[in-house]
Amino acid sequence: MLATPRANRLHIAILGRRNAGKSSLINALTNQDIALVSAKPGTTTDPVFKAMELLPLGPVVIIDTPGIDDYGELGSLRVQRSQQVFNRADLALLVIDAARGLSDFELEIARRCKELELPLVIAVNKVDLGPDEEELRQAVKQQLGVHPVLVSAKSRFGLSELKQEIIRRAPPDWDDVSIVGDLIDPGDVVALVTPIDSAAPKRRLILPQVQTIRDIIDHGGISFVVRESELKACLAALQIRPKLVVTDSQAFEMVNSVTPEDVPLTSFSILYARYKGDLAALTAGTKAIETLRPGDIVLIAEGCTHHRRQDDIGTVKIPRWLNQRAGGELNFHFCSGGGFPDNLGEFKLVVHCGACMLNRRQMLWRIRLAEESGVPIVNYGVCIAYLQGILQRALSPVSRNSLSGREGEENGWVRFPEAF
Ligand SMILES: Nc1nc2c(ncn2[C@@H]2O[C@H](COP(=O)(O)OP(=O)(O)OP(=O)(O)O)[C@@H](O)[C@H]2O)c(=O)[nH]1
Ligand code: SF4
Ligand SMILES: [Mg+2]
Repeated sequence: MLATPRANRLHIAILGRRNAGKSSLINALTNQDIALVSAKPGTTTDPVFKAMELLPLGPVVIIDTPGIDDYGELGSLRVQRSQQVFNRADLALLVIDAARGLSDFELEIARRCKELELPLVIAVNKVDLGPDEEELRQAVKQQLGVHPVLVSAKSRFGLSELKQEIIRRAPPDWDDVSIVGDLIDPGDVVALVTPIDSAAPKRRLILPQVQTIRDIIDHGGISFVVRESELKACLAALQIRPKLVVTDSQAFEMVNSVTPEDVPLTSFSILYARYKGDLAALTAGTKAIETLRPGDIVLIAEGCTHHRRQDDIGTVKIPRWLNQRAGGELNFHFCSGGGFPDNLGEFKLVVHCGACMLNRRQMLWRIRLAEESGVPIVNYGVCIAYLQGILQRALSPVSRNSLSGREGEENGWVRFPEAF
């Protein structure tokens, strides 16, 4: 519980051809024997995620990938898995074997990084073998457009320069997005509502709740946490008006009815929609809910494979409510964890969970994939608030900060369609 959750760590993907020394470099950078090294090409067969402290950068996840020049049927599966790493990386570290120089693979990686706006650091490894350093440096700069760092995982040459380069190229805002911090001032009171029903884990709060509490504390706010049944009494007992009420989406209707109209109300899912993803895109997706007809295929996507209880939100409640709205049985498909279909074209709508276990980049990639496939996407909180007719209220505390720049914008605020 003391560790930084994986989803909040900078994700560094180590890419390169087989045998370039990717795993060796990870071991050298972290000073640990955590990645399997061998002279046999193709040693790393699947992406391996390792959470660690990379000082002085802080908590990171290093993703060791199989060599991407792999061939054969198994090889192409490995290549596919390595490519998926692109979708969650915050930064790519491309390792080039100094003895082998540049090839089309490195050019392709540099091209993809540019396309995905993924910061790229290049390490030319094995310089202990005595290649012509200057010639290599020039070739990389010229062909890939990035100044490489010359290193040797074996002799440990160039490691601190490489770390400095990683820090320099890390996206400046990767750990700077707050959940509620920008919505409150020091001293503000925030009420958090967490239903303790059969779906709630025993004797603990779930990650979005814990992280929201921590964010409030970090920004000098005051939080109190209650069940929906205690909220009314709690609000009445308070000497000051809360700046915000945040509820679990499942208790939205009840909390909406007891929260005075002049007190802003939103949900954990809506806060997470902008923290992890793109709230405007997830809100725009609600328009598709009205067009759903019996038989339409809907994807319910969850970011982890948690234990499902009776009346589970993703597999039971949301399908039930959407069926009611569509006037008949929709055809639901489900995916969870790291899996997400590449081809979304067959779906009429994607309904995604709050994504607390995914990193921001991964969720943004999923939203982008949906947009590119022309498939509307919403998240649980936005979907539930819409179905209950309270989306306008739930969005208003966050709309100024998160919804600008999209269609319908007016002076930084969004005009909601009539249906809201
Ligand atoms: N001389 C020298 N050899 C190195 C260096 N870094 C790695 N090697 C050797 O290169 C070989 C491959 O190293 P790995 O770290 O397994 O390479 P990899 O890129 O992870 O390879 P795959 O997992 O097969 O894709 C091993 O024999 C290492 O000992 C280096 O800086 N100098
Ligand atoms: S299903 Fe989604 S929101 Fe729920 S715990 Fe898993 S990742 Fe987080
Ligand atoms: Mg390896």
